[in-house]
Amino acid sequence: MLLYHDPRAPNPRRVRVFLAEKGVAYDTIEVLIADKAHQTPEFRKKNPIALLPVLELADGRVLRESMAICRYIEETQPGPNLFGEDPWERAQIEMWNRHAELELLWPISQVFRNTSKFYEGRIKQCPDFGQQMREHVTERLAWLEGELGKRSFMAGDRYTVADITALCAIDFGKPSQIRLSAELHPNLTAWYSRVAERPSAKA
Ligand SMILES: N[C@@H](CCC(=O)N[C@@H](CS)C(=O)NCC(=O)O)C(=O)O
Repeated sequence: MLLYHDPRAPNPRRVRVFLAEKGVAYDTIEVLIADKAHQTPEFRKKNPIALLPVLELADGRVLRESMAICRYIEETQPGPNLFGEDPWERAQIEMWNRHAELELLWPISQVFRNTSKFYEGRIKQCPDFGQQMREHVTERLAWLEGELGKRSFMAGDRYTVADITALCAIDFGKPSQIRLSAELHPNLTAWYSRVAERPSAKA
């Protein structure tokens, strides 16, 4: 398997962490967003909408979308289970993974896209929208702080794909100065330590 990725981008990292948890071997090709390598005609043959990650199988078939890739890996390499063992757990993990995507990763990415120097001249930035998303994240972190007082991990009492999404989201807050605070977010800070100290977090 071949993963097209950018080492600094959060969605490819979700897949790398997932693969590390599964202990699956794979090769990588770096496609650097900073160099616009994802916008070349060659890369667009893999993904016409120029987004990372992309997974290419040994027979040349190509998969896009981080969660589609992770689900494929979950089915081809079932252990350790990261998407749920029974209908209720699968639904809980889906729910919390969607929360982590839609309430953390997406708005945090929008803060970066709309307020960073990196995207200046690359996209039409809307700083007001970036600011609105920053406030949204602040509010959602306060909500998740209460949730993480009830259990050890995002979706329950064990590590799942929802933790991978939330970890990659929080870490991608760094360039936009979105950080957990030990005073405001003691439960989230403890959760973060639990997930960040896993070897897979280095992926
Ligand atoms: N929903 C997609 C999102 C993919 C995505 O937005 N990838 C970002 C990197 S994290 C990207 O390729 N951005 C290219 C750009 O900003 O031009 C997934 O989960 O794979």
